[in-house]
Amino acid sequence: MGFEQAWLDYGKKEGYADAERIRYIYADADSAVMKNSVKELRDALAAFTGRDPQVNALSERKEGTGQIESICLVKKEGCRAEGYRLYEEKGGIVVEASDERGILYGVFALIFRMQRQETLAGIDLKKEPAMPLRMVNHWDNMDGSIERGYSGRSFFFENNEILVDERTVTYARLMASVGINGAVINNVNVKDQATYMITEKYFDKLREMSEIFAGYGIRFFMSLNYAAPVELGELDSADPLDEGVAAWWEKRMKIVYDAIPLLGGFLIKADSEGRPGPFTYGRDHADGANMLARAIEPYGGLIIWRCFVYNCRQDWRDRKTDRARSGYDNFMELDGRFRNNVILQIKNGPMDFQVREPVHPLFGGLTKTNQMLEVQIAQEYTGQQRHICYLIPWFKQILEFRTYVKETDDTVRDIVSGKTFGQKNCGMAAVANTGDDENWTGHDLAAANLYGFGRLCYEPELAAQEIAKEWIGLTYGRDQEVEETILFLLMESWPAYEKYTSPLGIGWMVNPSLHYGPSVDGYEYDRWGTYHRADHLGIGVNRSRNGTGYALLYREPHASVYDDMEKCPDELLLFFHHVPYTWKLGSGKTVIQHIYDTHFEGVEMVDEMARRFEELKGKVPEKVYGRVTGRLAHQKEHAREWRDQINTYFYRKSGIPDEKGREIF
Ligand code: GCV
Repeated sequence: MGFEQAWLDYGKKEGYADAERIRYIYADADSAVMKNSVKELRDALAAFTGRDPQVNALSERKEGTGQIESICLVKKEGCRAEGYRLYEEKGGIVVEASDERGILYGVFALIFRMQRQETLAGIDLKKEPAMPLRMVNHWDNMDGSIERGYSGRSFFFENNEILVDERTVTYARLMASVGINGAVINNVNVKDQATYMITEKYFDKLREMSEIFAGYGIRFFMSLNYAAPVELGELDSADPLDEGVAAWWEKRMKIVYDAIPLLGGFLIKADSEGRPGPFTYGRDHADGANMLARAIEPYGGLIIWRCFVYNCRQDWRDRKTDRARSGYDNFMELDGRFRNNVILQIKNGPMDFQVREPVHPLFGGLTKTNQMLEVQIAQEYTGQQRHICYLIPWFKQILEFRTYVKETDDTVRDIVSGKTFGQKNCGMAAVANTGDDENWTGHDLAAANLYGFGRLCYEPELAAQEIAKEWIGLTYGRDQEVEETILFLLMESWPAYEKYTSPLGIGWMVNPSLHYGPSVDGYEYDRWGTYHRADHLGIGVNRSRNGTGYALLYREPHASVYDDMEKCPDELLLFFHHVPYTWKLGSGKTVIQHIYDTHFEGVEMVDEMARRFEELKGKVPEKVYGRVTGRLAHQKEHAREWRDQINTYFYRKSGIPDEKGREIF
């Protein structure tokens, strides 16, 4: 067993009477989603019991004998869109929802209970998704490579062709099982052949894929090249205010939607890191997004426009320009100008998926614009799926951040759930961590981030620990020791990673372009706007009112807290301030001693994680044990490399020895 279906690898459940008693499924399989719901249930029951249940129409439903013998799928008003109820009635379990997606999600919720061998008697629950859009973004290229992909090659593309096969179906099942309802299949950096995805050349396969996705309630999206009319050789401009350009897009969208009617819309990276956009023509992002939004409005399509826009040609000597400000500075003044089918997709922080960043100030800034939160489970800067880094605790903190945009219902979670401003076009997207590796995510434990992300969008009130336990139970079964150990590893992993890598919110310090492994000055004299500004006296970027002023982009009380080095939370101190190495943190330690202590602690945490995992020999599948121990051995060694480089660098810069006299080079 190598987890070829990740957490959907069901096995026989000897002696699990609740599943064994179920002999009938009653449902009207009158659509693709309903057919798939029935199939999922039937296949799961067959796997659990070794026996096929009988499937009948709902009209044939009989009163049971008192014991649970059947499962009924009933469409009935009562739950909000995509929500479901599970309850026991007349000797059966009822999965009830007002729409098909709700039925499908209810079916998976029920299967998952059986997979964990929980008792079904007396079940009675109602679940409704918090976020309307729960999306994954794949950065897959048409040549089969994946930008920032750490689990093999793409399973959507190979040699500039589109792949539709069994894995497409398993993928859709996996996503649906955790409530994902949208997927963008190609990289936001749309170049070369990918520009042609909106042409006839690829329509057949794309339609086929969109239909498979739809059968699992997933809306199919693509990334779009803003300069397509020019790059396809049809126009010499992509000026959004040029009527000829708008007309080109209207015509093209009609052709695209005629061929792929299930297309949900497009994700767009414009004027960022070399990608084209409206700036070329002296226009702004509202002009660009609205032009495209108008063109796809007749088909109910969405334009998801990314706010990751900054000057990537900065002079490192320049201390005024601040990359952290750029998203806010570019988009805040456009608030209220976007059409209703435009959503701004905002990265969780103002920089780029670091292990720690403040929450992006556009959350709480924007009040009249649809918003989506973008996170990254691909772990580009958090260990690239070679280190364990369970990110759900971090995402929870981001979601629970109060923006103070209103007196109540003002957290990031409220905003992206549509609670704050009553929006429907909002939600959360994750840059995906999947590839064609047997276990989907390279590191076996990285699947917890994929599972966890979906669960978090649907039920953000769940604790990170609860989500982890669910995933462990589904993947590894009911062994108590296995659960405790893997839970320990997952819950330690993000804090450990933060400790042994870049300190106190400063971020980066990684090898340029690869973004893996320590290189303290890797980006210090470069053009990317990512500096630590360390000298012999101190470290950190002054983003206070007498620095770049970034701290003041937040609403009160955040602005005053971040602006003041005495009040700024320790974990973000160096993001907001340049301080001496001898600066006393809230914890009572000096900055330099904190750096030394956390780096030694981080390594000890990884050692303990690896030691605990070794105890699972024989308790988890051998293949998995081998893969995970191999990666943990690398993580141990690599954490030491981080520790020693960071400690040595700052010891040499500051000349201040470690109070505890540990080995620093
Ligand atoms: C897809 C970072 C990554 C890039 C990525 C970019 C983005 O800069 O390193 O690989 O490009 O973010 O989010 O657009």
